[in-house]
Amino acid sequence: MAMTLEQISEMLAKYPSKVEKNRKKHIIIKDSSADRQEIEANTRTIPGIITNRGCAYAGCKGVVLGPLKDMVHITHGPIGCGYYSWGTRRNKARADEPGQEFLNYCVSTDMQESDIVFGGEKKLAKVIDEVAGIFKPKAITVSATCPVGLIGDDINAVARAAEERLGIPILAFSCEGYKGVSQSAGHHIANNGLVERVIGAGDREEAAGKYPINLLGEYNIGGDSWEIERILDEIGYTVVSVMTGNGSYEDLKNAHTAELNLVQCHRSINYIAGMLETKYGTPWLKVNFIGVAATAESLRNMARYFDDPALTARTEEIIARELARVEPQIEQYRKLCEGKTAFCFVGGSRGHHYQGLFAELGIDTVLAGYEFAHRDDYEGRQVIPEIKTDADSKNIPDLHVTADERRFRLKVSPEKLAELQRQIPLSFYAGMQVDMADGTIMVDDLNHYETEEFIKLLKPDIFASGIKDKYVVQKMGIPAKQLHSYDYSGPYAGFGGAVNFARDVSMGFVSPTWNFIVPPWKEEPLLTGSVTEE
Ligand code: CFM
Ligand code: HCA
Repeated sequence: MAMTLEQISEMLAKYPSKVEKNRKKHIIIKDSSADRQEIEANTRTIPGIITNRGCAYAGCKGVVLGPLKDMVHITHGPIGCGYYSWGTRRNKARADEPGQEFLNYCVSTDMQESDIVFGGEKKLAKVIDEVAGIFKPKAITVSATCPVGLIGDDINAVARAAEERLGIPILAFSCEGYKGVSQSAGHHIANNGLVERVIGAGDREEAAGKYPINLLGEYNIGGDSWEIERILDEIGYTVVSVMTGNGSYEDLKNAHTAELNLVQCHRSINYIAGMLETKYGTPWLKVNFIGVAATAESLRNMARYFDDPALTARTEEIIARELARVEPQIEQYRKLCEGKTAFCFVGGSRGHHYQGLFAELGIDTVLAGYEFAHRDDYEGRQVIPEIKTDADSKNIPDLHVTADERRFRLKVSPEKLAELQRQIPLSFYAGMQVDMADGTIMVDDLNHYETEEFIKLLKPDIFASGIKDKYVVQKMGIPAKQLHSYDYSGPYAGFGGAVNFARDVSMGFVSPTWNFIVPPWKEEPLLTGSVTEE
């Protein structure tokens, strides 16, 4: 059932008028005949609205730094932030060296009232000394929470002094939760720190094997990066580092030796991709390892970049083998899923990435959105390659690329240049808006009220989102699939992951549970009321 603008207007009319005006800009019905459809994103959530968003500290410490296993991550603040970010993001990792995996620990300065009044710097210095003494990590991070910024503790000075005292890198991140409008600000802060302090700090000049790549924006939720690496290893790539799933300080130090950066989650790590391009000239390629077709396409784009017939042949061989293995399995599950509809609302990239996988199961995504993505995640990125020969480049022409009004230059051989021109729109990617069907709905920063209203109107067969709305949605009689933690299942990425996803989603549909639940709109409401403006 398609939804009309009138229905959306009616839904928004329940808000006070200022809120109504604001929220209207965050919702669009896809219409490819329109000149340009702009969705507002990355703006402040209206106070009082129940949002799914997190804070800058969550984006920095929880998302980007959190999975780095051989560093101890200290939260400087009252205990709540450390405690509630302890193990909730599924930062799965295996130690590369015995005793050098600290992800199960929750280390916090546990600031008390007296620290807030008199300052917490001394306590932080003491905790750093204790951590270095007990765990003997390669490096330590310190992440600031809101009160630290409010009282003015200088975590950078404390970290610098500790670094001199202890002789290991101590990285301070001023990621106070209130910075920016969501966890997105925290991603940027973490990206800056890793480029400044870690990437390039290693002494390798060249990678240890052929076709060296980094996998950026892959966080190994449910073992995703292990499934992706299984294929990359088999094809013959050298994975220099994964940022940051199952990641390590050790690997990251030499990440500058990769020849190509793959970007899985663009939202959380585009800054590193961009900075490495500027600093080391390493190009980046947007990939998507969610779904069978997207995985095959990403592998083919990578092979095109390296432009080696042996690599291309090996890529095709592995793709053929994996397709023959997984397609019959997915076909079985497809029978249970075909014709159903989904809502797909996740943080900053999965709201788009999972739509292809749903489609492979015959499930149409009728509403999707991001918690905190920016406009470019919705709209995609246009790249216009243009060839120019630089007089001073000794007959090696450069490929000049213009993307989103930024220009950069890639050194390539003349043969490869001709190939590239035809094939790779390097760094090009389609955003959510490009891929969604006409009549489907996109909602930025979907909130609790709108979730309930959209469900009543569109009655999706499955709702894919996170822990905060999962149970509310299930109580409405609709299976809810967590696409952050995968409901503690997974992996869902790559070829093997697609089968796991198909199995789990099918289980959701066939569960008899839903027959025992009566959605609230089929019963009399317990409370009625209206919102009035003062
Ligand atoms: Fe990137 Fe992520 Fe996502 Fe994200 Fe996140 Fe996550 Fe996510 Mo939760 S980095 S934007 S900040 S893909 S933690 S692994 S699932 S909201 S869609
Ligand atoms: C975060 C982490 C989170 C939360 C998941 C959820 C994750 O935003 O700080 O709300 O279900 O993936 O763990 O996105």
